[in-house]
Amino acid sequence: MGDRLVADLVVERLRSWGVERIFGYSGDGINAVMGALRRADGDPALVQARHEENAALMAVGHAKYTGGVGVVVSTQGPGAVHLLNGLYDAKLDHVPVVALVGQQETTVLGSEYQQEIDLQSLFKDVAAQFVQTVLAPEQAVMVLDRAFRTALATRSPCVVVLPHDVQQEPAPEEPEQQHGVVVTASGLSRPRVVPRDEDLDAAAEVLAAGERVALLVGQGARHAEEQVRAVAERLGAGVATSLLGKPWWDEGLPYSCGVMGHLGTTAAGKLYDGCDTLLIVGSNDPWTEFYPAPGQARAVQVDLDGRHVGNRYPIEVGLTGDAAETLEALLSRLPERADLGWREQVEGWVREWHEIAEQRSQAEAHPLSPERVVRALSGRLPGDAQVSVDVGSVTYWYARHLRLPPGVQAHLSSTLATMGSGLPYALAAKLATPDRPVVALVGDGAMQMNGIAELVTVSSRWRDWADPRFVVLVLHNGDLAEVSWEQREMEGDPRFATSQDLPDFPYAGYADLLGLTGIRVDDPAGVDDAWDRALSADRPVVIEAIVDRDVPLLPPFPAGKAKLDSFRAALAQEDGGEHARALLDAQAAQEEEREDPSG
Ligand SMILES: Cc1ncc(C[n+]2csc(CCOP(=O)(O)OP(=O)(O)O)c2C)c(N)n1
Ligand SMILES: [Mg+2]
Repeated sequence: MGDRLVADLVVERLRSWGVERIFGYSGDGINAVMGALRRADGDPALVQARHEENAALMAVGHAKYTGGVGVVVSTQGPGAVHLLNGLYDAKLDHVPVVALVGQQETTVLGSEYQQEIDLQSLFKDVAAQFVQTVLAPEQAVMVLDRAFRTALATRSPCVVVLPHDVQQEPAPEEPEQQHGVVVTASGLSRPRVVPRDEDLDAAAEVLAAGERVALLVGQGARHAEEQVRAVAERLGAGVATSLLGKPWWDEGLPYSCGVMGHLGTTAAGKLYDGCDTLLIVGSNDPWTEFYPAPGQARAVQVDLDGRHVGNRYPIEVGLTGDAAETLEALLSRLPERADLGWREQVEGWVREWHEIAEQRSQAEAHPLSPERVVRALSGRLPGDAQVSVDVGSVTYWYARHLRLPPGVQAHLSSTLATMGSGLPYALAAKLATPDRPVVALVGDGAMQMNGIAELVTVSSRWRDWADPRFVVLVLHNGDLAEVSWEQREMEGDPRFATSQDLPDFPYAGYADLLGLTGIRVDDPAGVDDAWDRALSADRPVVIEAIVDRDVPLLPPFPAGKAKLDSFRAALAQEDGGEHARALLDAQAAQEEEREDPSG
């Protein structure tokens, strides 16, 4: 095969890394790689997105749903710039992604050439673990191997820049051993990471001495649910999760307090407010003001990545190790708890929270409460579904109301919280397992940002899917509601209509236009039926739910109580603020009547 190019070598190497699918968008800077993908005849497959940002977000989604590496390909210049948000999403949520990015010919670099951007500088921060430009054909395989290995080993995005002329060079012969030649291999063997015995002993001592133990469970517990449960039960503890940890923990347990933080539950708020000991498992959750106060709780943290240990809370014992193995080792050192008084108190808070959540979903809203719409999906999600969630108020309703059946994964852009991730993630989930139904929960602002465009991708692909069910819930409130509530809460400002109003758009009608099914619902009585129809449809469905933007995003008590004045002062300045004020007062009353008199 004398006419193989460096580009073919790159594509072959993707195959040896087990890559079946890459996401991307074309451009002359990457055309030799596109040619090699054409010659590869679908192995790996190329998935064309509507925008490089969406392609990068698909790669992140792929990594999250499959546990493998997501791969994205783009051209130089503008294509490269478009990748950034997706790559930062990978960086901040710690998932492995490799980006193959075109570049102008090496012969013109430095001349302010057409579409010339200094890509090493552009990607320096996002791909801090590894960004390398391939300057010689002999370098290509080594750089690709290092990008994959580094992405996997550090759970981060890595970038390979491929100048156009280098892509087109003939593939080099197998190199001879000599100075200046490095021959590398694909593949990564993962280590077993377990803490030292003396650290486990010290951690067990702290945990056994605690009388009111709370757990914070993150995505690092992905393969450790059984062990987390065993430890929690041994300690008579209450459990809350980070947003990223939610899908890896059974929220149906009586001591499951739900998600912690600003968008979390009151049960989680009370758990951390009342505990004297904290065990963090695989979480680097940034909502530190919702942790126990520093000094309030003695704390132990388990994390595979030593850089995260002690990073959010002044812990006493840090355990660097795999969550499942570390908890297993801890368990054998922990005594059974005799007094379950704390556990019973926690279970009481959990019951109260479930009552509050149910009441809220029934609130009198105009015309629909978004909480009701999302809550109605609980119990309807098929056991083999996959869920994606966008950024906006829907993230709150997902965190507070959606009960995921065991094994159902849900993913979102948690730490970067970039709007427009819902549709790209959902597409990545669907393409990874086309025989499973997918549900995407998205706000209207996020739809207008990226979702509308990627529905076009859905419309071009769904006929190939073994299970064509792909349900997109759009919460149509005409508002960037999450931020409207933040304007009130954080600034004490009234909602600024010019920055917050969204232009109208017919989401259901648009779905119909694309040959999908659109269901518009604006009556509480139609909500259940809309879900049932969508989840049994013979094609993708957009449910356009007309929801009330005035439903408040009240942070959970006890912290949320301190925000009431700011909300009320802001609403008092708004024309027509009475409805939102009434809803806020009702929510506050639900919390206040359940406040702990001793607290
Ligand atoms: C790319 C990006 N731009 C801006 C923001 C700030 N932001 C967070 S939520 C939000 C509003 C989302 O609006 P929408 O999708 O309509 O959802 P809603 O909150 O109205 O339900 C905005 C603007 C962001 N997170 N990401
Ligand atoms: Mg909105």
